[in-house]
Amino acid sequence: MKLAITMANQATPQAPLVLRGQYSESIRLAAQIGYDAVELHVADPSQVDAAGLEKACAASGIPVSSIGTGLAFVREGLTLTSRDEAVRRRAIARLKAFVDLGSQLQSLVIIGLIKGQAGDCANRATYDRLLTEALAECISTASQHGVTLVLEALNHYECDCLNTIDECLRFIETFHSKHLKLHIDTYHMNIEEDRIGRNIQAAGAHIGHVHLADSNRWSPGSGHYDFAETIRALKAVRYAGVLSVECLALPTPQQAARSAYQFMRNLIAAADSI
Ligand code: LER
Ligand code: MN
Repeated sequence: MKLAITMANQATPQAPLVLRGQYSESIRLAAQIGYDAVELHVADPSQVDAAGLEKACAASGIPVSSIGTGLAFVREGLTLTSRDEAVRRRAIARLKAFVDLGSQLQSLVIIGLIKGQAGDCANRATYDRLLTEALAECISTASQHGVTLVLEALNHYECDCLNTIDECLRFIETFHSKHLKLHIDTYHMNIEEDRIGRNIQAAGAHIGHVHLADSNRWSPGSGHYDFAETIRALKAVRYAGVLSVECLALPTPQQAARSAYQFMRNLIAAADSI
């Protein structure tokens, strides 16, 4: 299984993003540690020098597997389901710009916090309708560009709906599109899922992306999350995507990146030897 690590040019100390600073330096460090890919987190893709990124990736021999869009919400309040139509239109336009970048870098595009909150809408039915309309439009752009979108199940402290694998799957299935898949995150699953291994197996081929952080959101191996169970379940469903480390950059970004890599590589090797 392939391992990726998150990177952003800037992030607050509380953000669960690991490598910070110049992309070229983060990509070089990720490859040097042994990572197979990087995951880019940015608020606005128009601020990204895509050609420079491609050059840095080619020099280090690793791709950008995935692009996180949550900073567009955190920094600019953009959501696909805002009660303000102008904000919704800007969020949809932004997501299409992310799809463009994803097409250029051949990366999948994450829909996490940018999906917004049901509490921001008049009721849950309105939220579902707005999210469905926005996603249908973005899936159409994604399919023209050959890009996959992944909808992330977030815990209920961060988002008031679409928290579990089951709820997200039922929503995803309404689109009947191979360009929209499920994105699971060990940190959120630890809070929301009743049986993690069983639920991953139930999601099977719908899983398009995986985030890794321990129960305390430190790097894998720092808490009590059962990563061996998750790896076994992902192997059982023949998951072929990447596992991307999205955890707090503690005690330092370098230490988090290195210890996550060692811990996960050992676990994957142990699972492969069975
Ligand atoms: C984003 O991938 C995520 O997991 C959220 O919790 C935002 O921090
Ligand atoms: Mn995540």
